[in-house]
Amino acid sequence: MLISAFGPFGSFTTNPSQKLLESLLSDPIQGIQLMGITLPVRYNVAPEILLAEIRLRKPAAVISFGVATGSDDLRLERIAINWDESDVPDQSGDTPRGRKIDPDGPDGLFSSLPLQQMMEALDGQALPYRISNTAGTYLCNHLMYRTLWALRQEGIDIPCGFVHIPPAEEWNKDAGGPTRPFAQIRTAALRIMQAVHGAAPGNRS
Ligand code: PCA
Repeated sequence: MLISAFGPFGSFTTNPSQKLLESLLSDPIQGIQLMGITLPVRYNVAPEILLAEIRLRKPAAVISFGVATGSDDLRLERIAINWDESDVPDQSGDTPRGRKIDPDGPDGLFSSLPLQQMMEALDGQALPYRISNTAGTYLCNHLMYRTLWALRQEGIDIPCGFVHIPPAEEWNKDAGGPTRPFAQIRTAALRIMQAVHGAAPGNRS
């Protein structure tokens, strides 16, 4: 299983998704062969790096994590849309005011993660969760769209999608908005990974 996280951007000098990935990698999960990559918050670079990893390492599933500004729950993203638009520049200064990600691509692409099993795995946990029908129009949506679209075009049939985590109490108090204890985020991520692993064809890695 390949997990991606994002590095810093905007008011997030520490991205909790990066901390999450570091923590997951430092403590192996029984039965799951874990690979991880932290991506720069750059439109033109992040999807290319993730796709290169997928082609090279052939994971059984891909889960991308990023932080959702102003959120106090976990969001299982259902759909990525073919649109970039944000006032917040990426790390190279790119600030699209509205553009298609791929002029020839579909308007939207559904997550291929097992959302139902992921929800069941999260039931009763301290961290509330919900299905989200928009991942925004910034890097997280961009990454989800470009990855799902490339996998479809290349015939790589693996579960793949995006999960937004809330800002973490330990590092993101200054980012403004609500935060959650990191331990809650980590436990929820582990349960998601187990659900995805259980549903992945062949349970390979
Ligand atoms: N969150 C941003 C981009 C990187 C991240 O962690 C987003 O929600 O688009």
